[in-house]
Amino acid sequence: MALKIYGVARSRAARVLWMAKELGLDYEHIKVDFATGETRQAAHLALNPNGHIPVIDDDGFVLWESMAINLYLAKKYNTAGLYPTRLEDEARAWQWSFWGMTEVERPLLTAMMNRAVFPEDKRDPAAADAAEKTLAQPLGVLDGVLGPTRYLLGTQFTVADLNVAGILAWARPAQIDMSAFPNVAEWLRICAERPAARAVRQLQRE
Ligand SMILES: N[C@@H](CCC(=O)N[C@@H](CS)C(=O)NCC(=O)O)C(=O)O
Repeated sequence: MALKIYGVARSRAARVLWMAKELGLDYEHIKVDFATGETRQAAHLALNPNGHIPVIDDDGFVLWESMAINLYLAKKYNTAGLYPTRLEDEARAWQWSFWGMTEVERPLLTAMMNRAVFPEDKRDPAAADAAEKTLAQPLGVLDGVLGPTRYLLGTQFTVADLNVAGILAWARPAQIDMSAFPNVAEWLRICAERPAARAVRQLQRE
């Protein structure tokens, strides 16, 4: 098989698996797990010296960083208009992907870890609450953009939506109150209902 995806579905590899399924790609899923220390072993470090998942090997081309992987896959295998054709829209897909990683991911992860992942006695509710407060600003921005338009680049679901929704998939376990951001809540619901997104949640349960 030409494409290999490294990383268990209950990690940031979920975003890449979602993209592969949206594109209808045939791929080999190599379930390297962060919880077992596999990500820090020599074989994995040879693929990604950061010791992280996801990583892809696309017929010998190795790439890491979930957003970069998805932009690459969407552009290379573009089906169903997932990758924008206009240069300006392509730039906006990069904009939203960088924005998700720099403005949203860190506080969202802090909230999720302290509300759902760490053992109960190791959770810091104050840190989770502070992180949720930090998120109000970028979520407000997203809500404003999604008011007049159904998807981030217009009327069609694209890699921009997948990348940002792939990050915001943590909002549920992080117990983020979305009542002040109804457009985000509705958009996230629509994105999460896509068959490819559902298929990834099934992988996470296996
Ligand atoms: N910015 C990277 C972050 C990758 C990352 O931190 N992945 C975690 C799993 S969600 C990981 O591999 N942790 C294992 C480790 O650091 O050993 C991306 O988006 O791909």
